[in-house]
Amino acid sequence: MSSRLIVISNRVSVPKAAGAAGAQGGLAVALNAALLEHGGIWFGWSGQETEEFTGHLDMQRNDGITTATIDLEPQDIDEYYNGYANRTLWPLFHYRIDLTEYDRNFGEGYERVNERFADAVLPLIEGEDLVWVHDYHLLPLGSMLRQKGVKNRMGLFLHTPWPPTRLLVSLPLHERLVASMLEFDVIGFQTSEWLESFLHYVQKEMGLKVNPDNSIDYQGRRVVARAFPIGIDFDEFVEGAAGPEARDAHDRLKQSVRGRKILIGVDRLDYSKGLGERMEAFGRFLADNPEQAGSAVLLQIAPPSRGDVASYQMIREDLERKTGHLNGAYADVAFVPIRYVNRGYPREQLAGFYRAADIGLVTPLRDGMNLVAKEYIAAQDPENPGVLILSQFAGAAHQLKDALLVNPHSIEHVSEAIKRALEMPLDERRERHRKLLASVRDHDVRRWRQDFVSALFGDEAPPLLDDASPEDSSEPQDQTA
Ligand code: ADQ
Repeated sequence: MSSRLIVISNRVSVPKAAGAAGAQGGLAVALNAALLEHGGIWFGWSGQETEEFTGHLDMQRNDGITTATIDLEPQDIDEYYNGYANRTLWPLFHYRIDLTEYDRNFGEGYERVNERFADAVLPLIEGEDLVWVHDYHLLPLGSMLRQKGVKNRMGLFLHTPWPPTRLLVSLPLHERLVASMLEFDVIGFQTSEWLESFLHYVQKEMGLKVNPDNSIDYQGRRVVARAFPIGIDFDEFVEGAAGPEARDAHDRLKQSVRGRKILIGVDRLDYSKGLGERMEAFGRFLADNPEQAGSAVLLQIAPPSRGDVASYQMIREDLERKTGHLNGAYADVAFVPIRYVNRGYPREQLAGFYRAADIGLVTPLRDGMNLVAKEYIAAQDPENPGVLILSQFAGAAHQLKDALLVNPHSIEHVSEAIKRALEMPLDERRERHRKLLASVRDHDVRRWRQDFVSALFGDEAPPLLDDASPEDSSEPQDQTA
């Protein structure tokens, strides 16, 4: 395998920033490892604004990784990043057409910035390089590179869900967007559910034939579409969870609750994460179980994200109101039921918080995968593990079937799951955790990137890692009954 990798994503995580809190997520670690193994370049937006776009490439080499970044001008950031990516595609891909904004300027800005990405990265791509593009920001990039003469093998991995055809057709120019994606050789999704939605679209809306191996023949080329469920850097996370920083965070949190049970939520402040519904479910639990109301604390860690977008400002206000309301109703002089924290923490401290928590509450309304669920499992003490309550609408539910799977829209259902988790006998907790841990360990981020890169090389398909949709299996009530 002598080909280099050209990784392209909206933002680039430069290794030298790794020491900063939360700066080096599992994805950055995985992609850096892939680049170290194959050699190559990670290209994307620097995150910086420039008055006028120049296309100047800032090349840096740190810890053996070469990064190349460009700055964008304010109109690009408004229309491409805050606009089409985060006000059109993100809500649509998370089934929120009520929040989806269709503005022609956003679409034009999106195409313009993708074109700018293509022009800037073009001179970096050499003969045998493999090109790996990430996420919804850059769906048309493969097609633009093809138009500029790139013949290399190119792959796209989508970190979000792929919406049902009935929702996607509400997007103006949807055919053009999907047709542009078919210029990639490999298109990867988190789960078989999103893959099936995509294949449904290309069959029903584009009249294309899907082969039994899920490949699509398009304009004389074969496009491979497949599920590659992303995982965490298991070894690194487990090691961090056993270290002194994690132990210290664990002990501080435990001491502060004085013997009460701890429920933890860790999410970017995003409407897709179901935070408002989660607060309401916890409120219902407190109301329905007055005898337990003083003995459980919800720690919700939610660093703000995308603060320039109005729907994110609204969710923030909504959560502050709900937290204030519940704390007002249930707090005592020496006790507050919800601790709501808007900041990031170093990964080792997060691991300590997870380990201290009796319940991991991961209840997104829709999520491509959700790595917090996997981190929570990896951080537990196998002898005395906590219980994962997981939304059936997270991609992670395809793999983590031994969690308590819930419908996050039903506050009664989530409230009952909280009660059940708090009362779950040790044997059952251990047994569930044992199976969950094996799944998180076996499908880690290394396996994800090796599978994707193999597919990019044109190797045979590995066995599918997840089963059919969890929504197709037993009713959620059966799972917490
Ligand atoms: P996200 O929507 O950001 O990712 P998620 O998969 O849960 O969601 O990853 C969040 C990461 O940020 C986790 O590693 C978590 O530990 C970290 N994080 C969250 N809050 C933090 C805090 N306060 N301090 C420090 N770290 C914090 C998108 C998709 C997901 C998909 C991932 C990867 O939306 O569905 O799983 O990409 O593909």
